[in-house]
Amino acid sequence: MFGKVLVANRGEIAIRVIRALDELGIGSVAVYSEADRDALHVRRAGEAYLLGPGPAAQSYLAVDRLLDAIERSGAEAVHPGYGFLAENAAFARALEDAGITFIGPPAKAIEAMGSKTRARELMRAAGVPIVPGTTEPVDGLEAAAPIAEEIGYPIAVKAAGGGGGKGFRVAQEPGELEAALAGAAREGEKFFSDPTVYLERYLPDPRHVEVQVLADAHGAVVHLGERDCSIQRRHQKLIEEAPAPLVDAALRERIGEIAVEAARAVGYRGAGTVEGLLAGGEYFFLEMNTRVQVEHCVTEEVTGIDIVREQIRVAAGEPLSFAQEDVVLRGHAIECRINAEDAARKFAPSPGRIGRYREPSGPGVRVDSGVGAGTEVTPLYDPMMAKLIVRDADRESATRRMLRALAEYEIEGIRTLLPFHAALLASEQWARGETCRDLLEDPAWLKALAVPKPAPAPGKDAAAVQREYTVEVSGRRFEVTVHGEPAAAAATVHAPAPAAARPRRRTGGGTSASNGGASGDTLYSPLQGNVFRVLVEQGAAVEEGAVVCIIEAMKMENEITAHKSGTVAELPIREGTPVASGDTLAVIR
Ligand code: MV4
Repeated sequence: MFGKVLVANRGEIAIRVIRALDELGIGSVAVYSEADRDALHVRRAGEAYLLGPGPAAQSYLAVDRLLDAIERSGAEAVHPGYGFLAENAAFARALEDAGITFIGPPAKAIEAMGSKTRARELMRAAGVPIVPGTTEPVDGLEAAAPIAEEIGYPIAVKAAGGGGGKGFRVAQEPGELEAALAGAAREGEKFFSDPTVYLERYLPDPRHVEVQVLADAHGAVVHLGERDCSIQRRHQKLIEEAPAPLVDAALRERIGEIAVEAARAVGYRGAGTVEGLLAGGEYFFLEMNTRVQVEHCVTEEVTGIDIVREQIRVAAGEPLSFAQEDVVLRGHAIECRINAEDAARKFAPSPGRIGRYREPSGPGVRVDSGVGAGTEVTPLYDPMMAKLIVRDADRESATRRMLRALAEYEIEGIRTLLPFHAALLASEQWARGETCRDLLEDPAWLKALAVPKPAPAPGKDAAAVQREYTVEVSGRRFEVTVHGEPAAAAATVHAPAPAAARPRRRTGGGTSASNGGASGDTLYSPLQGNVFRVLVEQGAAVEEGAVVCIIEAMKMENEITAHKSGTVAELPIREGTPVASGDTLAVIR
């Protein structure tokens, strides 16, 4: 088994992988961009290396910088998560050349599935059912028109380099074919530097049903049943569930075998997903995702199998820890993607700083999150902050459990999809097991999800906001709204994220009243007063627990101690000057 693994990703999936590494007794290495200096995945790992500036091209996608971090850390393997470099065959090869294990399939399998036309041809040859259409690229309207007639309208035009719906156009009738071809080619060129397109019969209102597979280096290929991911908007999945509402045991076995066949056809190893469409009781191969997916958790919940752990074990050459006949589905799981988006405004991104943050818990609830109180959700990366997953005996009870968990979830400071999920899961359409396209396209229904502007996270213009408090008057509880200057509550607002989120490095003691609140590198003032003494210098090294400054308030001297060891990067305080509660005292890196 590996001694140390580098996680080439950020957010919830980086933390998910680090958890698996912890359980396997493997050291974890995080990488981060300048925008992610305070991110949870960085604090959660055993060690961490800065890659570069915020934009992914200069950090999470910069192969040379990643190779540098791998060398410096001595990691023997790399887990790519999803997105970024997860399906980049050149990256897998570069690692191979450097003698580093890529925790994923062989580069050849990534390449084979990366070209959708090649994948379709391979699958057809292996006897896997594909959506009727071409397995060769089509070039131009002249060539495409007669083929389209043969397949029959409506026609789906798809980019060969595409996947996940990028470069996907529909021609309802011959008059629309030219524009569909041009649109799909343009998008293919833009996203994949490949304008090649192919044609499929357009299936009306299909279900997106995908099968999880796992393969080891000893010839075992198994499937873990299916997931239904039909609730999508602009090809972004929003809600996923397992098992699929329309799949019975017989169909499950059939599509499971199709998926295993598809994986075998490309010499697959590791975790992968065979995506397909279910229409009129028939199942068609769509594409294979050669990575762990966002929605792998619903399968973990109904099978009890840790997919990421198996992925790591298999990459280290170990056999799968179970056989096909050991895979038993129990109950029903649902996942809601908690995005920083505003459903009422066409799902516009809603970046900003998270204020209050409280995750749901209790029976059957799992939260895979990459954020906490004080996290800055940047527009640089994917808006998905967390995933809320629930499990219960059946779909109906799992739905009720999800509604309960959504109601418990508190995220202040930014808009999120929480109200969207609550409304959708309460709808009749969801209860009937429909794909909910009508709701997702209904401006009036979406508009009704509008929530009042969230209170900005405290720190900057806290005085301008309204705040809600719970008070007791003669033993009776009241919820009250206070307008204007908040009392000295900022210290609790800046309290560190739950200690459980980062077992390795302790932040901001909390053991004595003399400690400041802290979030990441920043030490905040827990109280209003005057700076009486400053005991450190900018640029100097400090130990965790060392006195940074003394603040005099109400004739008392309060020693403020460093929440972590490091170098004093910023020290915006001077002796004899006042500070407010929540002001930055120091930044320690
Ligand atoms: C299709 C289709 C109909 N016919 N292909 C491909 C990527 C995925 N995000 C959705 N894709 C579709 N491919 C053919 N030949 C319809 C969709 C589709 C869809 C499928 C299932 C559930 C929801 C969907 C929403 C939009 C498009």
